[in-house]
Amino acid sequence: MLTDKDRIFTNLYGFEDWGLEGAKKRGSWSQTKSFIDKGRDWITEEVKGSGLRGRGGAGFPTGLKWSFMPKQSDGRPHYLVVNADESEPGTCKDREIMRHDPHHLVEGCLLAGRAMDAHTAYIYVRGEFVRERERLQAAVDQAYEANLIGKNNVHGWDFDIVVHHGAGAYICGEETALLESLEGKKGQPRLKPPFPAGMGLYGCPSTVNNVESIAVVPEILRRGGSWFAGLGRENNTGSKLFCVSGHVNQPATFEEEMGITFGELIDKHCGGIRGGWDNLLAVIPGGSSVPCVPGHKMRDAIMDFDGLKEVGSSLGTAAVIVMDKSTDIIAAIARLAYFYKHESCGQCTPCREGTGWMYRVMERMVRGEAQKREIDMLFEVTKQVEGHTICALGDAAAWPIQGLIRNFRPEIEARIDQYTHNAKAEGAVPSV
Ligand code: L3W
Ligand code: SF4
Repeated sequence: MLTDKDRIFTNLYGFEDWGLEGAKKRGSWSQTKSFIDKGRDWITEEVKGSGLRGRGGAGFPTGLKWSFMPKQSDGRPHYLVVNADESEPGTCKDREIMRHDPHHLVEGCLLAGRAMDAHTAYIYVRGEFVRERERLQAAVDQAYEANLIGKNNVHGWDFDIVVHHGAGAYICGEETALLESLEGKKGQPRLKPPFPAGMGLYGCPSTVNNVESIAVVPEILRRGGSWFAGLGRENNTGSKLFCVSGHVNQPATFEEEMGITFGELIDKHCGGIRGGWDNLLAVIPGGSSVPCVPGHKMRDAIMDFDGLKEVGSSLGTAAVIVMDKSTDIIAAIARLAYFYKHESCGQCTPCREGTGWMYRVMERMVRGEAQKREIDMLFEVTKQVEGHTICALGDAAAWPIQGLIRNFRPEIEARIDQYTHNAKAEGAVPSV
């Protein structure tokens, strides 16, 4: 479990001054110039040594991603792009950084920019986050006024930060749709490869990182990559922001060490499950895109990338959605199916048609109107969508339904039986 001395986000709840003075008192913007002076390779190696894996959902090693940026200049500028389009249902961690500790992110941009030979960062903020965008802009303005960033700044690395306001589309959180949107086009994902490091924003080498991934970099450099690597366990290092919502006694966003068990996480930070542990039905442990896990498998599950694989799910964004036995799990997953149908950008057929098809079947399953053979048919359709689309939204639409069928098939069948029984009692002939 994380001790206070190892915590990075010490103003997560906004009890202290969010501004430059407060941030400096908490340690931000100290030794920054010495890190810049040590140069690109040193920063990248330190981040690689920390074991930091991307905090936006995919868990790709951050230092490795930075090392894909070209070493030799071919005349094109390099860009850092920060993904603050936090839209994954259940996820509410990056907004707390922007609200209450924005200088972690501003300083992180400068250091990450140096590591990639970038002189400009774009921060793409979710459209609905109006106050967060204003707060972040105020922190960026403070950094300019104090000459911490900008031209001829005290750190000796010219650096501009542009805060860009999105317009409220979930798909713009997909890194290449985000780049399209930043360029002023419709936010639709691009085919990869080429990856952004070769051909990103305006056709230039770019790296897209999540807010939390960039915001932890200054403390990793100040305390050393080995300090971060010492937290958690191999391949799953560091501390992490978790956002717990749903049927716990105290829903909360907090920082915790990777590798903690779900039971410890909930008892320590959330006051336990509503109605006690026996009342736990299911958990979606990593944001709405990952499969749900039945409650009895969760208590001892290890909350990191590898640990959650063992129970058939993923860490994703560490947005933990807890459902007790009062939940209609079929309706809950159907609601997610509606979300993905609504947010599909529509450019590839399996996703455009599949998300609508899956939602319509799910809707009937909620009422029990479907036929039992449709359960396997629905599963088969999710397999046709998964892995056959341009971006991960297709997978994200398929996985929650697969999790439901794998883990809660008897509940779906019982709903269908109940509907058939009621229909017969009323003299209606159920569809065959
Ligand atoms: C160069 C290669 N770069 C991979 C880069 C790639 C990207 C990163 C991860 O989706 C997931 C999604 C959501 N050369 C590379 C390379 N890269 N191979 O590494 O790439 P990828 O494709 O594994 O993932 P992604 O497209 O970034 C993210 C899931 O996260 N999710 C979270 C969604 C979160 C939000 C939010 O609100 N923050 O939307 C939850 O599960 O479904 O599977 O940068 O370019 N050979
Ligand atoms: Fe668009 Fe869906 Fe295809 Fe992604 S998978 S590009 S959201 S249609």
